[in-house]
Amino acid sequence: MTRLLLATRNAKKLAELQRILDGSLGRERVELIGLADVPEYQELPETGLTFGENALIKAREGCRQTGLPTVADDSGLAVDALGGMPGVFSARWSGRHGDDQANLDLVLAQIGDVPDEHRGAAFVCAVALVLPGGKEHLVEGRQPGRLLRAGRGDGGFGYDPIFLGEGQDRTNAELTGAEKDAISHRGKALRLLAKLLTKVLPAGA
Ligand code: ITT
Repeated sequence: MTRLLLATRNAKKLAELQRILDGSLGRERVELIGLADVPEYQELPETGLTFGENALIKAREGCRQTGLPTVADDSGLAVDALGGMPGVFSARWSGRHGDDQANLDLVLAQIGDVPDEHRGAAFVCAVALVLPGGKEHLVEGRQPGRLLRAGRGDGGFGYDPIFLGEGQDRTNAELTGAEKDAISHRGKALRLLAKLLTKVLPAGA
């Protein structure tokens, strides 16, 4: 069985990837562990200007520190009218890391005058896989949509209440977890990763 490190302390992300891997690889192929399961190391700052660069920074460091094949992700919201921002700054757009309400309020205020036809946006998720031999892989998932003028729903997190996915009549915060996973940037990227793992992880290891 191959041990695979997901370079995160977020238990929800671990569980989500485990669910997707179980469905495509089978639980006996991969033992998924998180940063809480390996000796602690100083994590590097996310200095990249793209989601892919940040995912690679985290995955390379995890692999270097542990010697394990390592997966890492970075995600955020890219707003057309803001030239793709908040982008990699999504978690700290208002200046306070992880203050979801302040981040969402600031984006709404910034595009307050933008008419409906120009309120396009997309959630983006990059997932990097770095192998001990030095091989690197990057996959990306996107959920296109547009931003409403006020939030709706209390599911999800972050910018979900103001995001209406393409073809949807409910915001991401009004979807169940499973409904969101089926169409979300992260769900898409993790399913691509699962497919990639079936090819690059040693068979029967
Ligand atoms: P880590 O500890 O794993 O870094 P994080 O909260 O910083 O967790 P991400 O890097 O994955 O999360 O996401 C960055 C931000 O992008 C996140 O704080 C949200 O504001 C936004 N975001 C990402 N995915 C989202 C989603 O599915 N729904 C709503 N907002 C999302």
